[in-house]
Amino acid sequence: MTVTPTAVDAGTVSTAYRAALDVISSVEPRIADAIGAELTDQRASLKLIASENYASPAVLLTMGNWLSDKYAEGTVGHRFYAGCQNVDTVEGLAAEHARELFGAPHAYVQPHSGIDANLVAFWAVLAQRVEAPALAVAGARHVNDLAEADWSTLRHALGDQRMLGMSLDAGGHLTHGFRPNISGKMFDQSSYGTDPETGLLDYAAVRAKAREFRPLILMAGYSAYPRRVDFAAMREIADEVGATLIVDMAHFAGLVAGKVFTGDFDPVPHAHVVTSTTHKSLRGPRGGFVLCQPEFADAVDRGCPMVLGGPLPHVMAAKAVAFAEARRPSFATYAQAVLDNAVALAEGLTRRGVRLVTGGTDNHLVLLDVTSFGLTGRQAESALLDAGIVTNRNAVPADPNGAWYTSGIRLGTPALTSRGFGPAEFDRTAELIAGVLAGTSPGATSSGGVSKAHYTLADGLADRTRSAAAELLAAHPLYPGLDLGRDT
Ligand code: DSN
Repeated sequence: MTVTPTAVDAGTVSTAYRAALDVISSVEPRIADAIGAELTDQRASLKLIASENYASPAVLLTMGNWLSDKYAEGTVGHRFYAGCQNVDTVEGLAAEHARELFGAPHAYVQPHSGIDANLVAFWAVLAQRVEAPALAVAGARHVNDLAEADWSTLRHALGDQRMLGMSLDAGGHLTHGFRPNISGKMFDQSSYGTDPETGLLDYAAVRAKAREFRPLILMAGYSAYPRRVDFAAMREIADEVGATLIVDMAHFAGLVAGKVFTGDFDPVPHAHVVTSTTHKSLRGPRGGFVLCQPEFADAVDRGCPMVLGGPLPHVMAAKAVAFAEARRPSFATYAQAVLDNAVALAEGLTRRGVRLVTGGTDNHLVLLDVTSFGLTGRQAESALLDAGIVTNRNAVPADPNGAWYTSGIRLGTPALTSRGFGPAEFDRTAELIAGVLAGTSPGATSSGGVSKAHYTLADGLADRTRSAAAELLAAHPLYPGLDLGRDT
């Protein structure tokens, strides 16, 4: 399996990209060079960043055209600009594919990113649950119709709501109420963590916290928690305390689309609102979207211009193409392989003495605790990069090294699975990673103390690992047959 789910041959795709680069080069050759160099770099690295992937040529090519030139604030058939008939077609198709793919009553495909999707969701819940009742009590149809005193009361009420989300060091996301993020400033926030012994979500503890805190919004979803979440249980908790359940499925949307997460583990039937990005395990263009139950649809559709700038029609078009790809049976095979490969990677690391947070995985990511090697996440990340393995450092629960140096490394399988890696290749990858960690020693600070950033790799280890990685990558080329016809 490769990332090129297109009936068009690689020669035609090469011709398209060569022509595009020639046109770009005629204006700013350094940009054409950087685009070429990025392909070379991506082809040459063992990419294990859990939030990255490789989109298909069809998705990528859909973004480079004149749809980009159109303003289209509003929604399908209800625009603040004239001449939006083609954007209506694009947005309508993207939303239809999203609804069908996820079995959702409503889809909004305008958000430019995951943060934007979450802001749209937050606004929709505030609009539906705080603003609309206040308007009804005042007998007003619109905020402009409110008397000054009622408007002032409503503004304070909007700013006085509570959100409960998973803490950042337990694997939650910064947009789920983390104080430095706008979400932590919009809401009075509290968080739930994971069990200190097992690292697993403790639903009884979440329930107790929710009963005590009584949030308007209960957030579920994660960016560094290596396990499935029981969304039926989260909905029960939300209902018990009168909260609206928002699930941010940005990381695992591909596993939902590919029907790997079903029943209690599929957020769509259980959450009031689901937010996501399109570019992670879902393998689409860089962007976001929102799915919701009918009662939130009108408020979600007011995302632009309430929260978002003008939609990006070229990206919505690419989302439609990506959703269409994800509706094919081959995507379900891919999604299952993402999970199987993560399990193989986790088992390969465990067998070689690497400690994993929660002891394993049942999604697309694995979280390593590298403290047993005497390393910080930052040292491990840098040493792995020297050896041609691209990862990112990540905090582990109650991380003694904080959010900058960290004690963890987060790995994900979506990208290399798109290149055709299977369990054997991921086991070999585990061997390479364990070898680099075991062969890296912490360095010293200029005053002779133990550094959290400096490190030393054993002689020749980086080169040996790079060659071994190159062998794996050569057997599974990225965009096979795509030839830009230029040196990069
Ligand atoms: N930056 C993304 C990630 O790496 O998980 C989430 O926003």
